[in-house]
Amino acid sequence: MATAKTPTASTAKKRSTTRKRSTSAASKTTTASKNGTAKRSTSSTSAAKNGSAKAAPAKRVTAKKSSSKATASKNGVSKSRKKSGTYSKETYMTWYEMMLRIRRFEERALMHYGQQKIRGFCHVYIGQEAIAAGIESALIPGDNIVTAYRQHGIAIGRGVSTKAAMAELFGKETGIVGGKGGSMHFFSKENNYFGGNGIVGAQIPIGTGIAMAEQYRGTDNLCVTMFGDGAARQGALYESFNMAMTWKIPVLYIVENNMYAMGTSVERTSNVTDLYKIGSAFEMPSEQVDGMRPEAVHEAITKAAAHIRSGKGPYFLEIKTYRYKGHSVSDPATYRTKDELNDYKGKDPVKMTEAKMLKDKIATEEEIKAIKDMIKAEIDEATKFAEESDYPDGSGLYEDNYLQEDYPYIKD
Ligand SMILES: Cc1ncc(C[n+]2csc(CCOP(=O)(O)OP(=O)(O)O)c2C)c(N)n1
Ligand SMILES: [Mg+2]
Repeated sequence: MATAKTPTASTAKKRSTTRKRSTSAASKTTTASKNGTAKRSTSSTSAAKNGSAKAAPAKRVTAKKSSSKATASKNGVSKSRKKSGTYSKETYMTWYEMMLRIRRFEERALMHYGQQKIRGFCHVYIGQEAIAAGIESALIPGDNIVTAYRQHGIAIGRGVSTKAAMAELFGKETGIVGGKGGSMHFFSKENNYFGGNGIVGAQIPIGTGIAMAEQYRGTDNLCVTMFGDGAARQGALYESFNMAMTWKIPVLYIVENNMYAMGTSVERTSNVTDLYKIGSAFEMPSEQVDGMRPEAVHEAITKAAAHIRSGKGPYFLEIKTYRYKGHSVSDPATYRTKDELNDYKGKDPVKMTEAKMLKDKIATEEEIKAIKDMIKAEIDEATKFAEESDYPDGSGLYEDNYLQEDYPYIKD
């Protein structure tokens, strides 16, 4: 067995401080897109064209501002980016398209679950789409993401095609993991997407480890490690936070605080309800973010990523959000009031972004309609693809479980 080299605090610190200083995440992304190295195509039809439904459909959102007045501050965060309403048309169009793609995908998934075409668990991301959009526009191509089981939207944001995602929900062999994972367990190496984890909080040490690997290799990449409010009290979080701060690991922790863990509110399980404050026990920079606006998410991630890439170690964001549906498809969500739900629907990220784009003349009615039509056609196509694909024949049952092909525990 290979012996893992564990960095000591001092070697890790040395590595992290000698790590190349990065320019702002957004400007790096622009360069990467410009030279074509990191460009992801926008629609899944291009994925179909190149013969692979798993190919990346989503373009890396390049958050460009509409005005060139902005000056980059010391840590690479553009000052004017802190004000919303200063992003380019392209950025808004990409945010809107991504959020609408996730919304329509999830609505269709719920429909097919009702028809029993999708079985098992199914946790949808409706209401939380601005988080996926704001994260993607702020990261650079090599960055990684790992999250919990409410993950279809994050995976699609990463670049998993809606075809491969829908086929996975249907349990078909063309699914992103061959139909063996289902709703909770997407995974896509080509998109630096590490799932999809069903055990509450399990991904927190995993994400810390992925980030530690990046530090060990001396790259400029970080790992966004996401979890729900229900995971914020898991012991694994405290151990990971401590290790990450001690070794200055390049990890961005995000708690998506949608106020409930299944049917249990944060108030019932925690004395401290502003979850970002957990970071203070480790002196980890921590902030609370409005998760209903892609602008706010983008700005927070950009700032946090610049801090991490400068070698200063982890950052923690509590992103306040809301899920419109129950915990999973089988939860009628009777533990919360209609008023509470309607209050959040009044801040709906898809509708509010659309309204802003029209009001500020960022896009015309026709352009918005064109995106809606394109997404509808894409989701129709994804459904057809999932329906028409075959179920796995069982021959690959033991594949993809262990790296070692002749893993000793596998018996006839
Ligand atoms: C270790 C562990 N304990 C309990 C469960 C059962 N369980 C599944 S989801 C969940 C609630 C998690 O809520 P939260 O982290 O807030 O995520 P959300 O569903 O709101 O996105 C629980 C307790 C589990 N999967 N793993
Ligand atoms: Mg929750």
